[in-house]
Amino acid sequence: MTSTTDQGRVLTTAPAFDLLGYLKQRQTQVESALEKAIAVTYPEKIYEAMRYSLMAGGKRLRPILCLATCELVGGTVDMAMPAACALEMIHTMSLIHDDLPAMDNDDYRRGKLTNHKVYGEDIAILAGDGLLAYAFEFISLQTRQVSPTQILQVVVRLAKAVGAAGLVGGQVVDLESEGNSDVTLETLNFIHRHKTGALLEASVVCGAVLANASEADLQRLSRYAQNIGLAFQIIDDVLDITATQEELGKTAGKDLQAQKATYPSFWGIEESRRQASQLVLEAKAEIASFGEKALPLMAIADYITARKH
Ligand code: GRG
Repeated sequence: MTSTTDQGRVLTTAPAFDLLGYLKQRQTQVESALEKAIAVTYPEKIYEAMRYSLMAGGKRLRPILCLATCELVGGTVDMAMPAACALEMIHTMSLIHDDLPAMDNDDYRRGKLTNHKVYGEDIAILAGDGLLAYAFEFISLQTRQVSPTQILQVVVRLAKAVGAAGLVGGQVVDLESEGNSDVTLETLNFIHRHKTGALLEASVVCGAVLANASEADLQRLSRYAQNIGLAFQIIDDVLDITATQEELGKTAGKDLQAQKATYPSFWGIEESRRQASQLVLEAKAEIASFGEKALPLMAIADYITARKH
């Protein structure tokens, strides 16, 4: 926050914010809502497979961002919780499909065996499909105290973030780029703006849409999200090199092994960290005008570059 001294100097003094406490409390709220969201019924196997990956932990960053922006623009946690859960369902389905042998072929995720390793490829594909469809049903049926127009807007934004204009498109270019040593920085940015950035942006913007934010606020939040989305992926690439499997909860060093183009392969580790920090600074500048209310989003932006997994 800023204040002016009697000599006219502007001081920037960020009030203390207990980010770890905030994240813990929000994670607990989200876990509890997710726990209640999907009941196991006949045919049990598919519901168990959906729950296996959904309840396997994870930082719950997307739901937390959604809740935080909804509160920032005057809404409540209750208004945004169904959308927050849906975001985590969609994110989890993308992880299940990403781990399949036809995609990244991974054995571990969130510190546990991947879905297809436990349930088989057929059920893992269907568990992803089940989570994706249920996410949209869940938002549409469970959102309260929000007008149908806002709910519809959220559904449209989420569908766009997930489809060929978002995650799916990013994944396609990622698959096409594998083993290609001529991938440009522009292509790498395209992949990650779609594969990672689109859902993070939808998480931030949908929270605000639910609280009926102004167009100007949506634009500001959208730019904040685009910046943290890219910073998040740059750090993800760095962690793939510097962190252990225990820290990551998934196989480390996969990018090098697959000879993938990554931000460190363009810039090296130090420059990648610097670029991520710069994006975080720009993200924070976008929301500075919200004042103290933006402290959670400011702290989350810092956490993106400081995180260890
Ligand atoms: C969405 C229809 C549809 C299909 C999926 C497979 C695929 C298309 C897209 C891949 C999307 C993907 C896996 C992107 C990577 C995003 C990313 C950086 C994931 C890691 O997120 P964290 O660190 O994970 O937030 P946790 O486990 O903490 O939630």
